[in-house]
Amino acid sequence: MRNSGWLAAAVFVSSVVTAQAPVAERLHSPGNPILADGRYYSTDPAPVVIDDTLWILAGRDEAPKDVNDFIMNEWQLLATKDPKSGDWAHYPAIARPEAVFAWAAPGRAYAGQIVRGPGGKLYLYAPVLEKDTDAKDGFAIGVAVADSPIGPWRDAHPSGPIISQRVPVANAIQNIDPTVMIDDDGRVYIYWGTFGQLRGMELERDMITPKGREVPVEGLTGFFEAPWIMKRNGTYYMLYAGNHAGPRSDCTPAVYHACIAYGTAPSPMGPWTYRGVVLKPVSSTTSHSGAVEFKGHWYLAYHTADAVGGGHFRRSVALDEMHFDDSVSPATILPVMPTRRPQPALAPSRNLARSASAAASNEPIPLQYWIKSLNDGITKVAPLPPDMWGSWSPRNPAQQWIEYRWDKPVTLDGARIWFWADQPAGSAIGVAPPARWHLEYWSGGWKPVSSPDGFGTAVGRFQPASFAPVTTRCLRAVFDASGAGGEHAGIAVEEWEALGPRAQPVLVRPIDAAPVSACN
Ligand code: FUB
Repeated sequence: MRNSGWLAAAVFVSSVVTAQAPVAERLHSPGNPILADGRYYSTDPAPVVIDDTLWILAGRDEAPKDVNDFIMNEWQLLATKDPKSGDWAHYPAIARPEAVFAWAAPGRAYAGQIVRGPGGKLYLYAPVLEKDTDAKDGFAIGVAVADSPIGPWRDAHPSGPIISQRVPVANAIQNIDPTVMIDDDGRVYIYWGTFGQLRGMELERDMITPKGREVPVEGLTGFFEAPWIMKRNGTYYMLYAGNHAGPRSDCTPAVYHACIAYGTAPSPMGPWTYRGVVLKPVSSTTSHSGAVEFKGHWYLAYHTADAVGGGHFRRSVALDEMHFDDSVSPATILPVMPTRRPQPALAPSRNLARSASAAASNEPIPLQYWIKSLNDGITKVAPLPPDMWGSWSPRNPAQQWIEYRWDKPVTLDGARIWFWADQPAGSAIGVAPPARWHLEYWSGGWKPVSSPDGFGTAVGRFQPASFAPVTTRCLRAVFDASGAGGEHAGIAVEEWEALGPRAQPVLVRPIDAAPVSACN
């Protein structure tokens, strides 16, 4: 009986589509991500409510595991009448750039949004690559129109995009990530941009024709990309992916990652005031959200790398409730607590690193790296800098260390370490395997482990090390950098395991837990 509500949905769909219409696969999702088995990745969610159904437009990541690129050929849809039921319809392929826009190239079906316009017509604002353009950056925003979210979508402006580096006026930004709002008075506004550049413009009520000037949007601290415009109780809210990074940032410690931040304004064109963070960084480097009110509840749709085989370029849509604090004016958005479907218990392991807090000799650590990667249990074929701890800087010292600290003493007799490098062994530049490394433990002072064995330095696989058992609260891996004289390479570690004598239940230290005090 779980899916009985879908009978009504199927009737709704069959009454508005043609014989070639995309077919829905019905599924029950016990939690985030909604599509989790790795058959379809789904990204850049844009929710829209149409009658009694919550639809989520999403792109589709198709990058192989070792490819760090946005391979996105088409858009897809998820739909539910009740997000809490976990019952969804999935339309895997509803439109492709080159099929909708004659002027568009295939691929790069980036973050679009469907908006319900006058007369109930649906408008798809879609960033795609222009086929024939002399623009330096070929991304452009097209508009398609349809009567149903599943299409068929047809170009509403067949002469070309409504926004590019050439139209309506020349600009030099990457024209992606559109978000559109129809205000209560019927006026229409579009915002778009990435790489720290956000533009806003009024459109005519036809939803297509640029009306006002392209205006840079200011005041949204750390804006990176993925704007989402909405209005609630007379206040305009702009959600966006922000990447102002640093050890004390309210947004993200690592610059490749983003938080979802937001600002408010008293009018569609500002002035905007930064208000804070809605969602902490997720497991994918990009973060992209859309928010909507549905049947009396607000929801935030976003994406993560949490599906089976997921990654930074294999992202999956998640949905959680979003709440406001109406005791202040304008109402603030309370931080969204990401939820996940039930996860299988971790198998018992000798690795005690998951319960440690990590520190390093090079703090503040360069913003491209993220020290939490050391003990997150993840190694990747093609990691990005925040998937590792690293020490590269324009001038690298001869020695660096990383350290695990536990709340209580642990007994250890081994370790495994996974190095990353972009330069060969012996190099004095870039990131290279260390010349050698050793382990020290705290016992009233730092002492080298006894009877050391192993300690290889090859990259891209675990290098085992064993030693006579020690009981300690702090363990250090000390690296002698490769190079000579005053010239040394940096060092990078994807994962470092600290092994006890026997397997035991794995305790994972929450990422936002306070750091454990140093051993001195
Ligand atoms: O999916 C491609 C790009 O990644 C989007 O345009 C950005 O917002 C980021 O999510």
